[in-house]
Amino acid sequence: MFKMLGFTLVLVATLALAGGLGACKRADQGNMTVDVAGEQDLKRHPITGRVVAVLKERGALLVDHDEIPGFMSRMTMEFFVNSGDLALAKEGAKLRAVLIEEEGGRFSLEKVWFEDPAAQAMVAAAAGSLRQDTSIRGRGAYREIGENLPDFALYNQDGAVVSVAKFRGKQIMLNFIFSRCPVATMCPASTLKMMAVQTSAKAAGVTNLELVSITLDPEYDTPGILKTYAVSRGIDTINFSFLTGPERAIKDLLTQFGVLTEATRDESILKHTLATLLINEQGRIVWRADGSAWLTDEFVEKMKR
Ligand SMILES: [Cu+2]
Repeated sequence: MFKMLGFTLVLVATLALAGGLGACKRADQGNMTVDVAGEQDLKRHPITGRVVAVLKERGALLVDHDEIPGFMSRMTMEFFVNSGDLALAKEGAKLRAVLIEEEGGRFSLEKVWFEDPAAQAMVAAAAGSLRQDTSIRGRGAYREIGENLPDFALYNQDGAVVSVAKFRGKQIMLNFIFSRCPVATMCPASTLKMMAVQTSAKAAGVTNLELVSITLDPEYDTPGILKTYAVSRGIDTINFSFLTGPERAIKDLLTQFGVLTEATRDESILKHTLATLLINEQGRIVWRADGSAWLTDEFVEKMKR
């Protein structure tokens, strides 16, 4: 387990604040920029409500929202959302989110979670078992090559619950990323390499591969954000899932997979290490690459066997 100590924490904060952030803004994310200075100008309120209509062409949801104490009484109004949330929204769905009052009186929602009690119960139960498992394992929580991957259940980019059982009989290539990662050589590069593996594994005749990227930043990376992330990169999600879920569950997975994270002072940027794992059909960890220097073939060769 002390292998972890050899990792290098990449200090991204300075870099990011020096102007790297601009690179990760995209047109369709106008209302969820990671520009720290700008965020302070916005007014934010937690909000709950129900989707009355999905206004695709306006990029907005019509929401019957509950009272926001000290700010707004209950009413039905329009909110701008990002393209992923728009794609996942269904008429009648309950949601919780953060309302943002932007300058110019434009209202938008971020951190949107569409509520589904049955799904939430499943994810919460899995998070509870994972918590217990992590604390029982204690200092031995880190899973070495040769050990099985832990059980978990998280939400994918479509808001559906994905549990480890779904991958039984599949080879899994797994890593951790976050959508706002401002360092080109870290998460954005990892995602490109995962995409390259997806392509070359297919070309090599590997038919039972599932690629899985779990967010390091579940507070921000909702299913809708991950949907936006996948779609904007043209990722084929047929066997490539982006997962998010309860913060506690993610933390336990990071512990078990030996990935270190640290939030910077403004809490919006994470410093983190990188780990990419290959898990076989029996759920056993068979290969692991730390850092970003691994090669596509290194993994594909192991998948072919
Ligand atoms: Cu990153």
